Amino acid sequence: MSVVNEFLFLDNDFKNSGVAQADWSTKKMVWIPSEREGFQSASIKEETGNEVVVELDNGKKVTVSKDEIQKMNPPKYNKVEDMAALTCLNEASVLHNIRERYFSGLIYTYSGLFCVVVNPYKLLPIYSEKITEMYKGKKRHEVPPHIYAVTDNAYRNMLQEREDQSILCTGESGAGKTENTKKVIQYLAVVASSHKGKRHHYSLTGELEKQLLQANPILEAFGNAKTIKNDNSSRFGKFIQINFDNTGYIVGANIETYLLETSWCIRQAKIERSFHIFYYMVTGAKDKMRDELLLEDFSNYRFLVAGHVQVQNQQDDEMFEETLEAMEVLGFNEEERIGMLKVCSTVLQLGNIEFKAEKNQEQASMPDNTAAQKVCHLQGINVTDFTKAILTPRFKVGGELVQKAQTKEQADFAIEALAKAMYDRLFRWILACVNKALDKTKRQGASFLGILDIAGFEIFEDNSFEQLCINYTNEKLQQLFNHTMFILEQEEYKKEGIEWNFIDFGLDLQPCIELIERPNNPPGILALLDEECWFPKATDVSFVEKLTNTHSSHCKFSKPKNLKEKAFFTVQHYAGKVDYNATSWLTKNMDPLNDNVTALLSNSSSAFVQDIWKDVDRVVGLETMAKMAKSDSAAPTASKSKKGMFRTVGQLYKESLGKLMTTLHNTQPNFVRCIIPNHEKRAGKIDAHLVLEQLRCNGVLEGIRICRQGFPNRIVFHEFRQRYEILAARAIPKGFMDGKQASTLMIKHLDSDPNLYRIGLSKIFFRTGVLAQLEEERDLKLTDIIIAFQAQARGFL
Ligand code: AD9
Ligand code: MG
Repeated sequence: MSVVNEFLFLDNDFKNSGVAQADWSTKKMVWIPSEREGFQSASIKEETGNEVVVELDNGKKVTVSKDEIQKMNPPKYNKVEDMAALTCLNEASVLHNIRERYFSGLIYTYSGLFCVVVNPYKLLPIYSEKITEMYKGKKRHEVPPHIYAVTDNAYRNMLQEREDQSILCTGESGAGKTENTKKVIQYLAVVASSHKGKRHHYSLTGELEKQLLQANPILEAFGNAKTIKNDNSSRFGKFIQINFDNTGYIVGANIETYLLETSWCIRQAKIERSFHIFYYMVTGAKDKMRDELLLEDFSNYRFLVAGHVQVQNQQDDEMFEETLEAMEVLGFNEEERIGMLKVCSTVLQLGNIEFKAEKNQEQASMPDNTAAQKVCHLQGINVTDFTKAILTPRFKVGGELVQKAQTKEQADFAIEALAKAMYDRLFRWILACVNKALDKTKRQGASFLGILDIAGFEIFEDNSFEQLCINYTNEKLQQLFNHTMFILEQEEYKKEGIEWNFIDFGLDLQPCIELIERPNNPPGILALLDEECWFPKATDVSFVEKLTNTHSSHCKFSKPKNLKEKAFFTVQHYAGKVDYNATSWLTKNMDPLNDNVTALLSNSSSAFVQDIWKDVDRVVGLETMAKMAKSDSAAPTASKSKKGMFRTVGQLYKESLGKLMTTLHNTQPNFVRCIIPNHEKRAGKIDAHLVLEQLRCNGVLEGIRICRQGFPNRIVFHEFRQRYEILAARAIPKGFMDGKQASTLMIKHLDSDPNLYRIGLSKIFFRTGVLAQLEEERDLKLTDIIIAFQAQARGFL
């Protein structure tokens, strides 16, 4: 079936855009750097030594150094669907191609193993049922670039090769990771349930797909927030694994999440919001439910810093209804739904508890306990016990329980920590329930397709522990990419019988990864941080000192210059240098919860609350230690909890990332790189420098650098002959000749440097730029022929 769609297919006269063929060869077109547009086209007028005089489009002449010039591709490559085919592989050409396609409404483009997608910031008619049908069962090169093509190929590969698949979406905030992830699931929910054959194979047909689709609104309600960059920003990473049986039906799914940023519960900037669910609930819960949840007006909640911030084109009360419906689809009963909302209401209410400093600032008091009463009512605990647990908790010191009054600062800290921990536990509990629902068939899938939606490299003004974790993840993902590329290239060369030792650039990333994750000899950043957490007198500064002492000579480690702050250190990531500010890392690495409070909650009169807090043992010992380390010189030395179950946040993260990487290494990965075109959420506008920076960080340019080491352009013999025979017509005798033989004769005739090409079994391989040269020669030849023809024609007249 053919569907004509200007947002997928190139218009016929696309070659008129950009530089026309005649101009390209006669004017010697190149790219030179431009402040505003990243790169602009220019034509070479004069070359002297290292300098070149070029003429810009407006006629102005400028002199640039030779190094600044990047070659322009022949016009036949305009708006190519796969940039790996470009003969001049450079930043300027990649940017130009993506930009030209984007301006024509073509948001998806391949770059070798990558599928690059630029956020259109408007709804495009490219996700309809018709389009889904169009992509079903098609090979990648048979259809225009699309997330559906990536998904369909992964799905078919999974079925044919019996190899698990993964689709990895990364990009900066607002780039479109979550939107594309949703498209993958939507596509599979259609394709894998309408799979040919017995439609009603399971009694569950349809229901499971529905649940899979409805899991997302729940996760988004609880895990997404409006930020400056994105109105629907995911504050957690996720890996959705969809399991299929050997006929391709979905049999179940499982979702893993990473690092929910619970700090959004307690603090937001002016135009930002906390997690969506709070706004949905406060606007949407009516009458009896509102009373039961003890809800108040937005302005009463200190934790909703800016009150009821609205999200454009979104009605919070309608979203509340939708979230409740999604919960119902996933099988949450009435009691559970109310229980979940009560936790949300409690988190808000916790923010309203106020303490006063007494006795020379040494002790906190709670003059008004209305908010605390509400918290306790909602959570089924005793208010006197709760107040004591916050104001005068008991700690174990040398085997004895000692009561210790808390300062106002400590009490405030305890409340915030509780709010965050409560929300985190709720999120994990929800996830566990969702996973239980999605595993209903209890059938072992034959193979799976996993989709990763996780933040890309983050280099902010202020980079903290969260950035280290995310950048560490991206180092690993980039390593996976480089390694995959190495394996595939190696295979291709081998298959074509070409001698070429490709370099495994994955190894380049190893030193930085080790700097972060190495357990000992010497211990890396995470291990040293853990070590410091066990020292009663350790501070963030002493941690950085230890780090500096240990790694001063490490090639990826340094201390930032001109920074007075002692708690800073710098890591040279593959995407750039990042200055980390280690302030609060010791607390961030531990679960700073007061176990007096957690003990209360795990004995709540509400079964729901008990359930949420039931594995409270996990942090016992550590939290006490943390608390004491901060407040008491007589703190106990590090000791494991009875069950030895505690973990630091860093350790837990390293473990879950390790698990993810093992899973991914056993899959065939498909890489999707999402790009944000501008920071104004505007359709049709490309900020060139912003895009270039992302292409550098997300590995697209790295992929091209790797490609350039080998022979990136490949053409099958007959195509090569067809296009370039004009240049070597005399080399080939008349009559039939095998493609390989003809190509070999042609290339010999062209007198190419043998290092510039390789002849394989079915294709001829070229170094970058060689085809541009052949194109130029072909152009000149054609021009000669046309001129000769015209002269001849004139002669006839
Ligand atoms: V974050 O790291 O979670 O803050 P994401 O997930 O990368 O980020 P998201 O998918 O949420 O970004 O996209 C941001 C917004 O861009 C969406 O809410 C849409 O309004 C818009 N968007 C993204 N992709 C598309 C698309 N393919 N079509 C239309 C899109 N709009
Ligand atoms: Mg997202």
